[in-house]
Amino acid sequence: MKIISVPRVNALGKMGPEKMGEALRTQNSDTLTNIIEKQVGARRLRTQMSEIEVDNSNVESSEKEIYSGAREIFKGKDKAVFVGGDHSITYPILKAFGEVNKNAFLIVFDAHADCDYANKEPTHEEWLRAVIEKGFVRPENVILIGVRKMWDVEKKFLEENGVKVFGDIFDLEAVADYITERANGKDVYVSVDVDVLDPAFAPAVSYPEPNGLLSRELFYLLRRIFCIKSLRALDVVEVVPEKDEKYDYRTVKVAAKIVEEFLESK
Ligand SMILES: [Mn+2]
Repeated sequence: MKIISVPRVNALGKMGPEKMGEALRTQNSDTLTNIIEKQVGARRLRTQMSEIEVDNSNVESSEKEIYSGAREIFKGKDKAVFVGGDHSITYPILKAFGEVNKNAFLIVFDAHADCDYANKEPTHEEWLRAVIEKGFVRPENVILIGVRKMWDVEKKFLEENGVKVFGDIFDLEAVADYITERANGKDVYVSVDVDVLDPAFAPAVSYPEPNGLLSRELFYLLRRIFCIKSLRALDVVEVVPEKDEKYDYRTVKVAAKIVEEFLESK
């Protein structure tokens, strides 16, 4: 099991999520240590986390660094968890994942569709479109959960490509059954943008959207997904620790718990 911090941001100048790995690793306040180690029990986030070093002033080189770092890890066949960073990190990671795993299956939790027209080095707003257009993952092997803000161009793209989208979820168990059935036997990658949660549970994000998943709902779905035998990797992105201090690090805590549950999965 590998734990890797990827402190990259490609969000048109919007910084903040690059501090998450450092917050988990150094835990430079008693409050943070208390939360991560005593409350969540996630001690290994400090002791076992490595880092892919990136230069956030250079989107091209940072993308390459992440791609080659991730490729090494996937070739080793270890399960891996990547701590963002913003959602742009998922693009180079999935490029590597799709090359190593020919039957990749992607499950994304996000309030947003992240399918705007793609830049050459995709940002946090269009990485998913680029992943599908480049064929890193086949569109029928992508499931998007918790989306509640979508531009028309994104809706059209997802429909045309036949990507399964769950916006409002009324029957949690049925959704979990659907996902596990579809994903079973494929090489599963899970990407969690913490803004999928309602801002009550994850307030410290760049673009909070009302009416999100309850923390209990997210953890139910994740626990079901984490039971899939062919689960390979997870990323957790878009936490802004500096914004979280006034919320007693509620967002950091929920993200650390997601990572810890993945690490516990067999
Ligand atoms: Mn996102």
